Amino acid sequence: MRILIAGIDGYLGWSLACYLGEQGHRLAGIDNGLRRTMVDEIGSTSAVPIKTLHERRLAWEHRFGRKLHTYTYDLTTESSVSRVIAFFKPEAIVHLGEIPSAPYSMIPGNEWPVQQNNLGATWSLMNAIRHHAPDCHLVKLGSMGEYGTPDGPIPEASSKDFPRQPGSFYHASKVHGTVNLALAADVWGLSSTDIMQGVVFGTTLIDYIDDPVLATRLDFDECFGTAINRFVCQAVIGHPLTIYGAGGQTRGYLPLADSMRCIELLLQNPPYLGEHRVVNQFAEVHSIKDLARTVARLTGAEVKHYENPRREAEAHQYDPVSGILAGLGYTPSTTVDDEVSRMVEALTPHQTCIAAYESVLIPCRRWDGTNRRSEPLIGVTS
Ligand code: USQ
Repeated sequence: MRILIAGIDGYLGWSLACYLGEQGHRLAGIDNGLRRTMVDEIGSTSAVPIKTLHERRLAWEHRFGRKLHTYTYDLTTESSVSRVIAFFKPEAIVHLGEIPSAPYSMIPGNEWPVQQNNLGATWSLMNAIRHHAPDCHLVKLGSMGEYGTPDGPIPEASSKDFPRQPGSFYHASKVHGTVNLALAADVWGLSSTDIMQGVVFGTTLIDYIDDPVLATRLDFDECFGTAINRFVCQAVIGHPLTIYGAGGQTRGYLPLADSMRCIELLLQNPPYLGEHRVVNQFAEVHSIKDLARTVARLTGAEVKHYENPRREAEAHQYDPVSGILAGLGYTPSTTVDDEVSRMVEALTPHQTCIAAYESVLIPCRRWDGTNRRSEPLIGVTS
């Protein structure tokens, strides 16, 4: 299949390029390096060293023996995106090219630029498909966080059929994307799969891709690092695991390799023309407290509760339904326990790098707009 990856240089984008490369697909990618710029801007780095997109492309072509077209374009520039789509003529586009961070979107001044970037990128892709590749399947990464934490089951449903309750301007941008995809399906006949993905974790992609030039990034700072990835980076340098607040916050989690497998299944089984298909994508549901206990049990790390910088429920029901991927044959390939053990092994060689950026492990960016390090909560234990 001819597949365009929007956001090919990110944690998921580069993983997907390698995964689909291994499956024999013809690929192209667009990325303006924004993820690298933003992580630099907040004073952090990837725990796993990564190469430039140019070096990655050369290594990819060497390994898979065919061309990888990459374009350093801003996805919000519709004329550039249209040119790529008109030239490459993708059968499917996987859109991973949005700013992925709730905390980053709540930093004063970032609220609108995050929405502008995320809405603009999706808009360019939708409109370019409409004019240059109307049969192309758009697979867009949404977020389980679009639903918020409602009482009762969370179905695989569009915004028309189930309310959205985003808890950050980032999550709100994903909701707006969902609304636009649903409308484009109705009025333009656009075919899309809107993935409500949980929190992805892990370093393992495909065991036999061991070339360090092909490694994907792994962030551990408060904005771009996500729960399990941060905990393992903390554990390998002997830093306490940072539970925000009471720790009852519950989410769906998905190993990196399974995220790739799920996207592959969705590509192989497209929706009908004009369908906006909403898919809940996660493997296991856990509270943050339980995850910290798991990482602590496997590594001997200390667990600490800190003031929660976010405004979010710390004890709530969470009952997401996931039937579409199971129906397509997805079963989790690993468990949190096994993947955490593999991550400890993969990240231990990068202890020095993580320790050099230790200051980014305690959160400072607060939902109320202030910038102050969270203090440990005295007397709260897991
Ligand atoms: N948390 C901690 N300690 C930490 C980091 C996070 O207690 O050191 C808590 C947070 O307060 C939150 C939960 O863990 O309750 C998850 O936080 P996260 O930073 O791992 O994930 P989140 O901000 O929800 O966003 C991430 C990705 C986003 C994706 C989303 C899926 O950054 O791109 O859309 O996961 S979901 O969480 O289902 O909305």
